[in-house]
Amino acid sequence: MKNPNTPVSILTVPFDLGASQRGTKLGPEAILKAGLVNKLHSLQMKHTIHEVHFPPFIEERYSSSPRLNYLNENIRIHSKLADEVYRISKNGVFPLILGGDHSIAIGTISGLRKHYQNLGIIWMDAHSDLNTPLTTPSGNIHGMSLAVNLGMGDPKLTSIGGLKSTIDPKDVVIVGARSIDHGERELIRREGITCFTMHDIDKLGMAHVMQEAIRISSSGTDGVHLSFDIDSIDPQIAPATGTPVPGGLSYREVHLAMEMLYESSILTSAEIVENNPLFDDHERSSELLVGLIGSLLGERIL
Ligand code: NNH
Ligand code: MN
Ligand code: MN
Ligand code: MN
Repeated sequence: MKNPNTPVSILTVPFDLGASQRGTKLGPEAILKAGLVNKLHSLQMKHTIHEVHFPPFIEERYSSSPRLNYLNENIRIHSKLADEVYRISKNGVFPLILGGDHSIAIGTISGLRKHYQNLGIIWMDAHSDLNTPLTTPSGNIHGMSLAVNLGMGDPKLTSIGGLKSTIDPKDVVIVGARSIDHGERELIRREGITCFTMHDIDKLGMAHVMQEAIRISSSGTDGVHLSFDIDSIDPQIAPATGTPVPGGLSYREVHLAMEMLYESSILTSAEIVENNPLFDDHERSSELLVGLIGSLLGERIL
């Protein structure tokens, strides 16, 4: 964050209808239970916690289509989240959003785009979430959320927040990818999105990759958002995911990323998504996430 005295507004979003696996709606509560509030106290950060609340869904009336699962439920949640994120950013408060599955990035980033003219994005994920209804292998909207923010996909999703502007693909950096679908690969090349795969991280080292991610996302932008999918981390140390992909970030690589983001002072918002306590081993993934949020907000080893 730009100024370490900035207050933090935590928004919990218990929503899991953007993915096939149920359970990420339990994610925010697990992170709170694992000690997030104590962490914020120890860092002496002013904070508030607020749940983005939705009327309960009636399962028999779920909207389903093979290409856009639960489209109406997604629209409802993301529109409300966009309003809340916009309000927080406008007030000079740092929004920290706890998901929920990664579809919520549609709401978060739509809200941020109302406040920032040119938003940069660092997308840490095993996947690139750049599918569209034409390329999706699953119909799951969490696999489309970055594409939607680039203006690609169903107009009912790309119009959330009521903005004409989209994110400039040149201001987007993906970090940690190791599972990219065919259509996503084409889109990355066509749009010129910077994507540091695990292969790049192995070769260049995490410090260099993060330096580049920070430089690219912050050049010519007036805000930078971190969208952090837990599955960017190796599933051996963060098992709480419904979509594990082997060969992910190590404990130190992911902490280093958070520490460097703090030192860079470029971040204006962050979201932590896809934590699924149903797949956790006791609370170890949620505890890891609390530690990572600590590093992101300024906790130092020495
Ligand atoms: N690419 C796949 C899809 O679109 C999987 C996406 N799953 C994720 N993304 N967890 O981060 O369905
Ligand atoms: Mn994701
Ligand atoms: Mn993912
Ligand atoms: Mn730029």
